[in-house]
This record gives sequence, structure tokens and C-alpha cells, in this order.
Amino acid sequence: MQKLIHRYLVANGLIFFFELIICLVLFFVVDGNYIETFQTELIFAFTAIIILVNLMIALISFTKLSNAKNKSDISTLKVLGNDIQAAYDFGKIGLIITDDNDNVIWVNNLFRDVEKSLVDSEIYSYFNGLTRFKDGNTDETSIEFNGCYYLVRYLKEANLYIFKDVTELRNVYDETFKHRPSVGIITIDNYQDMANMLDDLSINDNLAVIQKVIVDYAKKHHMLLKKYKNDSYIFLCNREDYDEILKDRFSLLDDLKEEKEDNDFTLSIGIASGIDNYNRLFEMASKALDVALSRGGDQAVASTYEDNLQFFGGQTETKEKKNSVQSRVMSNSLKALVEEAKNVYIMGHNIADLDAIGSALGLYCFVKGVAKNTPVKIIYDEFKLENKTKKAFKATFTKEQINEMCIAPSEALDKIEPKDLLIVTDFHSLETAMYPNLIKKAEHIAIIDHHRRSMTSIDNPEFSYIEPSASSASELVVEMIRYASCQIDVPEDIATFMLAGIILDTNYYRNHIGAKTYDASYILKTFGADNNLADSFLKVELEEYALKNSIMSRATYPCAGVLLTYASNDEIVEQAMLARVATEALQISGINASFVIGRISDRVIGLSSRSDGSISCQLICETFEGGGSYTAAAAKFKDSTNVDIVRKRVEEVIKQYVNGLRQKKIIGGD
Ligand SMILES: [Mn+2]
Repeated sequence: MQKLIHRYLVANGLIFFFELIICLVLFFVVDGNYIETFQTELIFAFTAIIILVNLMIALISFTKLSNAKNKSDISTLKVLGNDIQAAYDFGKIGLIITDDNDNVIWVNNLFRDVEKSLVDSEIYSYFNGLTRFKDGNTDETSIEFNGCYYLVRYLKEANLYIFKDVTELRNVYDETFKHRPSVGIITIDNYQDMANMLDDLSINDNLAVIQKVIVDYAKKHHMLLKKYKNDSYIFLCNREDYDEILKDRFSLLDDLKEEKEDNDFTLSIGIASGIDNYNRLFEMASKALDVALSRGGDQAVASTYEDNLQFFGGQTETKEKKNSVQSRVMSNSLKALVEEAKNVYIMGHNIADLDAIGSALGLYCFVKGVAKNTPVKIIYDEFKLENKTKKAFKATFTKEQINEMCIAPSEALDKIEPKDLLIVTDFHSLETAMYPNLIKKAEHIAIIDHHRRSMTSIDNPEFSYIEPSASSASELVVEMIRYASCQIDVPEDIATFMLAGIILDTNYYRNHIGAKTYDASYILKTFGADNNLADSFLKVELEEYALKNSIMSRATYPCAGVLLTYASNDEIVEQAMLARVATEALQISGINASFVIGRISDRVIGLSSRSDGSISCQLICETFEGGGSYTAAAAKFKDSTNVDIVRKRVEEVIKQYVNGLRQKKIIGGD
């Protein structure tokens, strides 16, 4: 092109130069007579002709130039000719042109297999993913078609879709993803207890069975398995196997039970994946294992990086597995924390019941006993106590005693300092606290609880004694008092409160009891606890009796053995009342689980559930972001303001859960 322009410029210049020479010859070479012969007009005419000729030449040159330009554009096509298709093929580029109605009018070779059917049909009927272009927010997307992956660019003005085949790239990515590392830890839950109880021979027999089950499972899932403690194994596998293990829902747990029906051993597993750092993965797996253990063991917890924890198993009721050593260790570590603290505050959960207050009072004695000079206060707000507990508390203690032992939440919030210790009891998640702001402000926190660990545990406690096999927080506190390294006194009235806490949470020694529960009750009796008084704390009044009857009159039975009932939509009922109805419904013969729904405030609807151990209340309540233990759990519905709607939602989840169980033949499947 440059050359052409150059050539035409030179030609034009030459012609102009010759014309000048002719003019000069006319002026100088021809003599004076000659000039006279030619009139001035003639000279003018001649000059005009020269200019005209020049203009014409310029015009011709310009036309030729623009023709030449066109020619060079065509020639790019001409040069590549048929080869352009080869270039597109090599780059795996596909082109599709549509008309204004999105019907395909032309396709290049990349889609030659489907070309015939593609042409004339609507593009979206083949490439559903391309509908994303419709709203005009994007001009690039990825789609899958005929087993290949394409990156697609849409040129709207031209109705042109450009496809880039990225299948190989995608395959490399998938392959890399499949090989990302996963780390897991398997531990035998009750190894220490069993080791104490069984002789060496039978313990080895048992271990051999367990080891075989674990090794077989490891082989099946291509794991590298290594025993690293008497009761623990560590394993490595890749992401593909990790996903497979999750899909299989850790059948290892069931395998072990099938292998040996009288087996008292259960396993807990923590597993982690999602990042390429083995050190972090091990940390994540350890934390997941801790959660599995604190929820009672016999379950697996999977921790995928930047995702929620996933729970598997936990279908059996927690076996009592704490021993006196554990209580002693816990007692000593809490003592150490108390001794270091400047002040100690004790707080129960919101709408505190007899167990929350009873255990708080017990902890009050514990702190007084281990650190005589450390000021200690129970957080107390009578509006945040359950009705009966409030009555019992006010009837038992004088105003002076209450002022001596307790502090208002707002005052505690003002006073609490970095060196103070906050002990929370009978709960472990921030939302259920009587006063969450205090937890946020406290720098040293100790947790004592008997509920299965929920997703939202308080962050970074310095001490955490969450023991789901205990009946109540009061039981845990009695044990810590009993095994404390120094003598601790518990006054009669406080012992009575703690006993009432145990009676409430075990529903008169019917649920969730172990040998330790009777032990704890016995110790409280030696401190002078009064059963009759404790009993009277729990007595139902007439009004309540009527309300309870009206709730029970609405009972429905969504599945065999499951009772679901509710208070009327316009009646406000205490959450504790719902719990009581649920507990009592369980006494009806043939009922394995009960669910009670009612409005607990203007904007909140509550669900309380109890079971005899054949159905997990916790799993069902967790569906609604609630929690609790296997046999007792609760949830709150803030988004739903109608009892009826909530009832239908709960019914649906119960049915799904029970059907799931039936398939597993745990209940009613025979
Ligand atoms: Mn409790």
C-alpha cells in the first residue's frame, strides 16, 4: 500500500514537472514576436488547461489509490482463502450467526456434527446457557455442549457468537482439583474407659476388629492411613476420595456397629479439605474432631475450607463416657482460671431455667471456695428468668442475699475489666446468652454446658467443658465441686436449686440419666438439698394446667410415634411452657417424640421438642437453626409470624427425617 502511494505521487510529480518545462519553453525559448502572436487570453487558457489536466490526473490517482486499498483488504482473505478455516480449526474457534429472532443462519466447521439440525433452529434450544446474554449485562460466558466446554463471546451488533473450546483447560483444572489434599483423623471414642474396664486380651480383640474395619475403609477410599496414638489414626487422601467419603456419609461408623453388635467402641472422625496447606488442614481436621467429640462422639464432622461444617452420623444417644479423672482435670483448670481473675462473673442463658440458675449458684460456691478473696457475682435480671425459676429464686433468697450474690447485666457490662473472668453455664452459643454483649466484652470466658455443640459456639473460650453425656449443667458443677482440690461448701438452699435443675433436665429422672446423675443428686442431698422443695419449684399451677390442656387438645400425629401440637396463633406462651408440654406428651404411651409450637412473643414463634432417644430432636431443630441435645431441643422462627405456617414447615421436616430413618431401619422399618 505504501509503495502504491509512493508510485502515484512520483508519477504525478513528474507530469507536473514536464508541464512546467513546457511553460518555461513557451516563455523563454520562443522570441518576442511569437508572444505578440499569442494573446494574453490564450496564455490564460493554456494555464487553465494545464491546471485542469493536473486536477484530472490527481482525481484518477485518488480513485486508483482507493481501489488499491480495497484490493489489499480482499487480499487478506485471498491470502488465507480456504486456510482461514484451518486457522479457526487449529484455534478451536466456532462461529455462529443468528438472525434477529435468534435463529441460526450460519455455522462454521466447529459444530459440523450438528450443523444440519442447528441451522434454522433457535440457538437457545441447543445452547441453553447462552440465554445469559439476553439481558445484555454480559457479553462473555462459559457453557458445556456435547461434552466440551466453551468460552463464548457474543457480538450483539453482528448477531455473532464466537466459541472458544476450553475443554483441555477445564480438564486440567478438574484433574488438579481432584488431586487437592485432604487430611483426616479417626479416633476411638471410649478407648480409655474400655481400657480401664477390660483385660488386655479382650481389649486387643476389640482393637483388632476396629482396626480391620478402619483399614478396609481406608483401602476402599485409597487413603494413606497411619496409627499415631493408641486410640487415633491419621489419614491422607485426595479431593476426589474426600467427596466420595462425604457422599458415602462415613459408612465406616455403621460398618463398625455391624461388625460387632455388642461393640462398645464408637469412632469419631474429623476431616478437612479445600486448601493446599497440610499444616492448616491438620488444624482444621483436629477442630472438626473436637466438635464431633463434644457433640457426643460416634459421628464425623467435615470441614471444607470457607464452608460450613457438615455433620454425619450422631444417630445413637451419647454414652456416658466422662470419668472422675476428667472431672478432676476440669475442676483444677477452672480453679486456675478463677485464681488468676480479678473478678468473676457467672451468667446463664436467656429465660434462665432452674438448671441455668442452679448451676450458676453452684459455680458461685465453687468460686467462693477456691478463691476466697475474689469478688464473684451472678448476672441477674428478673425479666430474663423463666417464670417459675423467678418465683422460686425470690421465695428462697432475701433481697439482701440477692444483692449480695447478683449484679444487673448493665452494671456488669460497665464494670467488667480485661482481667475478669466470665463463666457461662447451661449454654454455649452467643445468641442464647442472657446478655450477649457481656460475652462480646469479656476477655476471659469459661463455658460449662451439657448440650451438644451447635454450629455457633462462643469464640475462643479459655475453658470449655461441654459434655453432652451429662444430664444437666448442675450435674457437671456438682462433679467439679466434688473433685475440687479444696473443700467447698454448698448451702442447703443452693443445693436444693441445683437438685431442681437436675430434676427439670431429666424430667424426674426419666431422660438422659446416668450413674453420675444419681451420684450428683446424692452429693446434693449430703449438702442438705430438699427434694420436696425442689419438687415444689417445678409444680404446675392451675392456670398453666388449663393452658397445657388446650395445647394438647390440638395434637396431631404426622408419623407413627410422633406427636405435633401447637398453641393458638393469638396466644403468647412461654418457651418453657412449650418445653413442659413436649416433655409431658412423651409420657403418652406409643409416643417416641413430641414437637410443640407456640407464639413466644409478638414477632417470634417457638418450637420445643423432646424424644425418648429414637428420634434426634437436635437434628430436626438444627434444620431451623435451633439446637439442643439428642432428646431435647428447641428452635425459634423470627421470619415467620404465623403458627400455622411454622407448623406445616416443621411437619414437613419431621416426615422427611422419619422417612429417612425408616429406610435405615432404625425405627418402625421392620
Ligand atoms: Mn440445662
